Amino acid sequence: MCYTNIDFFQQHRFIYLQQNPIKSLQVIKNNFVVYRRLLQRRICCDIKSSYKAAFGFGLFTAIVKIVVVVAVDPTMLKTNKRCQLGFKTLIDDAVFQHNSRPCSLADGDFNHDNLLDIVVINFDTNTIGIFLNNGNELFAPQITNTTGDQSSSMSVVVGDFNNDGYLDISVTNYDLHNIDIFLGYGNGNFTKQSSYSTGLHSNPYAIALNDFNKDVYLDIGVANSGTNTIDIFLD
Ligand SMILES: [Ca+2]
Ligand SMILES: [Ca+2]
Ligand SMILES: [Ca+2]
Repeated sequence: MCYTNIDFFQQHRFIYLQQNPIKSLQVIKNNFVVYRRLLQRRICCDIKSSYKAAFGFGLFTAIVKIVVVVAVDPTMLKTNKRCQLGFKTLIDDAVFQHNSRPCSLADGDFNHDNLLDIVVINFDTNTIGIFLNNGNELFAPQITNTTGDQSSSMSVVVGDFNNDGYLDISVTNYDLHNIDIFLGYGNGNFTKQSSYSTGLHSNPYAIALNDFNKDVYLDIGVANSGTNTIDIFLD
């Protein structure tokens, strides 16, 4: 608008001077004063326009930064969702075998359906129980594998010991002084166990997994409560 006003003013003054040459000097003087005022207004408008442009550029830059940050880290938009501690039982008591005295458990997707399943040690029945996840907050009745008579299994871990892509299971057998390894078929079933001695009167209790010698195969660490020792089984 400022530029339009000045252009209009200049055109008007040019016509006026052509029609009144005698008053040209006075007109030029008045013209100068008016033009200076208009020029001041123009400068003022330019400053306001600059502020608007700066504000617009700043707003645009801020929006771009937010978009970039969210694209790089979408968690920025996530709310601090907290667990409401509304836990409930998923495994039906009717499904679980009674009097089995479960004492330890671990999880893993044993049948490759992207649903976490559970393996439980049944102390009194000398078995491990595999509970496959049905995906509807319920688990199928357990599939059991024996750990041996009077094995008194204590602890269980899950890992792919032979690197075939199927999860395997290992347990400590307290009264048999050994550990068992069950290799997985990838469908929820497991081979008969292979046993490895932990020594006379060792009473193996706790068990852990890691690649202790960095050969990409999982190794097994066992705490022997009877002999106050630790065994490392390297694959
Ligand atoms: Ca599963
Ligand atoms: Ca395996
Ligand atoms: Ca290893």
